[in-house]
Amino acid sequence: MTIREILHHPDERLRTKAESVSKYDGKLETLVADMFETMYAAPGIGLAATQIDVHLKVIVVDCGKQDPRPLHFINPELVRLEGIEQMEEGCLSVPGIFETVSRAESIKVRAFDKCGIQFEMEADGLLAVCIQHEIEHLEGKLFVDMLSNFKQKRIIKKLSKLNI
Ligand code: GNR
Ligand code: NI
Repeated sequence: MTIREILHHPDERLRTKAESVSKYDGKLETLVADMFETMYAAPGIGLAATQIDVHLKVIVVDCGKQDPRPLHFINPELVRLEGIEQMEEGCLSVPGIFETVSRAESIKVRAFDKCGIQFEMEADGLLAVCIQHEIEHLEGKLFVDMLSNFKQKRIIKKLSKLNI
């Protein structure tokens, strides 16, 4: 397994729209394993393939405390969104920045596992927020896109000073 490099905002590659996975092979299995290793090493509670410059619809999540289990989703789709919740979010691709974002409070996600078996899962709280955050990465979106222009400019300035 390999820890992969995480891209940082405003890297344009983070804006790539991911393609659907069509082959459930050993290469996919390695990608999922590398994503878990990269997420735990960071450390983070989620990671989208986009963040390691692989433009396939693959996300991993482990929200710790409340619900500590490694979850992976291939070709994830939100099939139900309910309620509104505000939570302070961070992102491994936008290091050191934490801002409050509004999202659905509870969700139902449909996806495949690495063997190609379809499943559905309901989630709320931090897990629901994290899954929505990861799916947006696959669409080339970042949580900072929802903030005001002023805040977005300030964030890019701050990141450029980090020099990582
Ligand atoms: O580690 C992460 N923490 C987090 C906190 C609140 C809402 C979403 C997240 S996801 C983030 C890891 C990451 O950047 N995933 O894309
Ligand atoms: Ni993120």
